[in-house]
Amino acid sequence: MVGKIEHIGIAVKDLDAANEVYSKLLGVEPYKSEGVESEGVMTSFFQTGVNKIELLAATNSDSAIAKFIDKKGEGIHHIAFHVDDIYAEMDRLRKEGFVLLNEEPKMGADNKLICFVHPKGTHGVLVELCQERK
Ligand code: CMX
Repeated sequence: MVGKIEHIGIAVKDLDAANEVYSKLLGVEPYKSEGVESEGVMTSFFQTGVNKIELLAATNSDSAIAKFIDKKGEGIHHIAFHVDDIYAEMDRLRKEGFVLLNEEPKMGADNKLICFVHPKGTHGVLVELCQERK
């Protein structure tokens, strides 16, 4: 079973500028900034109560974030759901006919194992599964 929303990912052009805006908006500074080289992104994370927001900026033009912004502009990029057992959930979703964008879970930001589900099968929303790394 898929659990609570772990975070919402927002694609931005300029991470410093977006950090300033979101710090003002949420009334809190980012608690972490982290690059994920394999994804070509730099991220920052904000915690507001139980909610977590991830800002994502591209670090190269091949990055999924660069392509997304070129096509759609800045905005909500993905919704990530917490899962206890990412292997079991990937197996379940495959059997349900969803297209997984990763064969195996991969390392994501903020100490998570992650897997993406193609937005074409989820009514236009890129979904991420997220398991805390033990
Ligand atoms: N949400 C909704 N739709 C999206 C999307 C997103 N985030 N990204 C792309 N799409 C749509 C495009 O609009 C396009 O739709 P149309 O065919 O209707 O025009 C379609 O998906 C294909 O898009 P594309 O630009 O041709 O891009 P690709 O097919 O090369 O890649 C995707 C799309 C989702 C497979 C790719 O972005 C991907 O693998 N994403 C997962 C990895 C990722 O997003 N990494 C960055 C975040 C990492 C992190 O959180 O740490």
